[in-house]
Amino acid sequence: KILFTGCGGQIGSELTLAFRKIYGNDNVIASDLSTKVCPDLLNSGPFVQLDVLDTRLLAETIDKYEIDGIVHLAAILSAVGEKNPQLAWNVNINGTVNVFEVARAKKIKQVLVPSSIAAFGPDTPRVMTPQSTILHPTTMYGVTKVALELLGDYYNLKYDMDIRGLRYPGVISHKTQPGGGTTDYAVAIYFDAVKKGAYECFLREDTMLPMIYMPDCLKATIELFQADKSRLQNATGYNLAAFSVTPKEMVESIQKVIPDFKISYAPDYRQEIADSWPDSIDDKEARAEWDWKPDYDLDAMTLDIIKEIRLK
Ligand code: VAH
Repeated sequence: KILFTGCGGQIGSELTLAFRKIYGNDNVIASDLSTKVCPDLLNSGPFVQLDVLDTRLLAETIDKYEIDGIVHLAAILSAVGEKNPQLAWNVNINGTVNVFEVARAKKIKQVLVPSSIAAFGPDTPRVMTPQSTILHPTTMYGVTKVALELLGDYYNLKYDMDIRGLRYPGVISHKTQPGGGTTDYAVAIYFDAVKKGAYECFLREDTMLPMIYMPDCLKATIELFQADKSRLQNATGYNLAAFSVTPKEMVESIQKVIPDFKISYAPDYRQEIADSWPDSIDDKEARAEWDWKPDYDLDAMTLDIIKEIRLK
């Protein structure tokens, strides 16, 4: 049985359902700090209101549902984290330490915990950033991601656990709004293009960032979760990306479908965060060790996401 934390978030709300399709509804326990998660999550299987800082309830939940795998998605993202760095440290670090410790105590081997391209910083090589490289992030969110990669490696080495993670790029989806990241513009731009015909972007038009469409994000996560452990050399922080894009290129892709879509730019504090991240990612280790390959490029995503938003 697999416990999900942070099931109400952008990735959690879709990944939990994807795991329920594979492992069965009652074998995937969804949890979140808030009860305001999408209805089909609440209606399709067990749900627990759980704060990952509440170690007692975390342990009780694991005993009650006989959990033997954890997908730990509860986290404070980059933009919110820069507004409240101490909260980001507390939730991202202490929440994950609780998950690792309770998993160790209860002999839960497999834990999936996301890292991010935010683990990279201004002195990381920006183009085709390699798997092994300089990790000096300048956001608290990024600091927590580097710490958690190292902590996961330590628990794997010291306690023979099976902690795995992906350095997610910006994730673009249409089902659940993202929760306070710097790449959130890449979701809002599609909703506003369909609903308003215009969007004001909080990043400069030439800000190149690595991105992935949600179906590819789900595929990669499931592939890593199911991968043969003996093949994994980079367990806790696999580089992953599908394509790199600037807001300008995104606008051009949207205008192929919505010709009179209007864009304006008003960079805010998130520009500095985005400028500290790479332009593009080399994910050759993911491709070699667990056969990763993306299905969606920018235009394929644009066609699909606009079709889906128009259906809402
Ligand atoms: C964020 N969407 O913006 C997340 C992600 C690489 C970006 O970590 O914080």
